[in-house]
Amino acid sequence: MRRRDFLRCSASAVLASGVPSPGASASPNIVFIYADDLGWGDTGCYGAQRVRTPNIDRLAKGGLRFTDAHSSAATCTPSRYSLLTGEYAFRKQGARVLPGDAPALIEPGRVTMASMLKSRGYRTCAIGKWHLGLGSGNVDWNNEIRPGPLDIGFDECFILPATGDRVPCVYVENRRVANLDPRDPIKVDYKGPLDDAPTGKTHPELLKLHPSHGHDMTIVNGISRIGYMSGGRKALWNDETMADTLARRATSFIEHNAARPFFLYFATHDIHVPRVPNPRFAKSTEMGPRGNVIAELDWCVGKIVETLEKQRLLENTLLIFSSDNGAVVDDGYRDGAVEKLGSHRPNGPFRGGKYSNFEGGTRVPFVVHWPARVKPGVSSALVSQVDLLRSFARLTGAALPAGAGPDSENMLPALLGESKKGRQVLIEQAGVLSLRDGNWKYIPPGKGPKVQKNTNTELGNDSSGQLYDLAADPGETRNLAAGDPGRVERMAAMTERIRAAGR
Ligand code: NG6
Ligand code: CA
Repeated sequence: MRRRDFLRCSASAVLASGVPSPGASASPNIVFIYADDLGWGDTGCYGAQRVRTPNIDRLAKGGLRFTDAHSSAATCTPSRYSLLTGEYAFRKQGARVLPGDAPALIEPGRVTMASMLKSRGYRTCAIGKWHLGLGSGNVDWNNEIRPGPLDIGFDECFILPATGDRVPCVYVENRRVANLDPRDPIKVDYKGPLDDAPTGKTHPELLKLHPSHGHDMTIVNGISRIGYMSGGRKALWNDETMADTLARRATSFIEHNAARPFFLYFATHDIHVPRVPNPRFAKSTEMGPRGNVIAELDWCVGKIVETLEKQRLLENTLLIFSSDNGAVVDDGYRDGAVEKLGSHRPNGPFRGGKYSNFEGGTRVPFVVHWPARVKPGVSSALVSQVDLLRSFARLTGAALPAGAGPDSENMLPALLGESKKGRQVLIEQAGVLSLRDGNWKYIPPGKGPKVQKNTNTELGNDSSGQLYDLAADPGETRNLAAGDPGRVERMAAMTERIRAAGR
């Protein structure tokens, strides 16, 4: 169907349902901007003062800003898995932080946000961090790489296979490593060195950015990474221009598809480690690289918005800005983040952060911007990224087959600001599965340290259960479990029911 016809059908559907703006389409473009490791408190619209984020703030001002929105987990791979499949990642074996040579986690043929929107006529594209595995084991980086994004509903992709701090440090465009010289083949190994090339461990004097923990293996661009690689020299990325490269790819996708509905999954590398902003952001903040990559991220958001505006698409684009887990300060490189943090609170008023059972693990920034349909405001509805699959299906009129998106709930009324009501219950996955029931939060007993040694994150582990009333105590400081055993028992039982039931 051409865009004209889409607009015609959708306009009548919209009028019939009495939605405010007759310009709102039932097939709006959908742009999901997925920042990495950006905390609840890291942007101006969520209270940050030591970094300016005018572009993100502008989205928040013209859209709906959520205060209780969640990634499905406190780390990347499980959150991304849930976002795309609508299934809690704890149900999926192996859905944990993956090495760069891991096989594809989402099996081809499975309904994903991309395949669902593609079935509704959308052109679909993934740009940026993937971290959901590629190939079917022992991937040969010098050949066609499959399965990958193109086998689960994306028409095109330009991705980092895993993370910025994991090899291979190359971009994959559709099914091939971009700019690969076949005379210099790539090898990747996570078990040991492939040759006697210097590593971060053997030759720290070669590094421009030193690890604080881990990250002492193959050196690429003066930065040692996780894992070993050799060859592929022409294809290696440059950290300083990564944000520019990804933003350019994203804006070009928008420009090329302006005449039809499209879905852009734009997963930035910012603000994950290694934090290496373009030199033009070197003085953006006084917080060093961690602050400056927030400025760089904001610039990327600005580029997307500017392109949508130029194409006259902003009005009818449903743009969501969010993050894959909470913030972390020292995540493995000595980049001055801890020393220069000052009064900045990356996770806002919430305890913990990336990796943690506390709210800081999964409570993330979340802004919905769609001028034609969404009125500006603030929402305290409890929503999760796992809900986007079913909500987008409802929006675009796609029928999800039985079994697809088993944990995804239709939150469209809350997402569009038509209802204040979000989810009643939600699983937050970190070391254990915590449960939200309205404003109550239950963290079951868990093993493991209270504070993660290297990152200095409060993990929220305790040998007995914890119960918090987030309405009165958003910072999870008063454990009410001992005084309310009935509620603890009910919430523990509900967690087990959800775990066992598949929904
Ligand atoms: C950890 C890495 C950390 C980061 C994280 C994944 C070490 C010591 N730490 O294992 O730097 O890469 O994995 O982050 O290697 S995530 O955002 O992709 O989940
Ligand atoms: Ca992350």
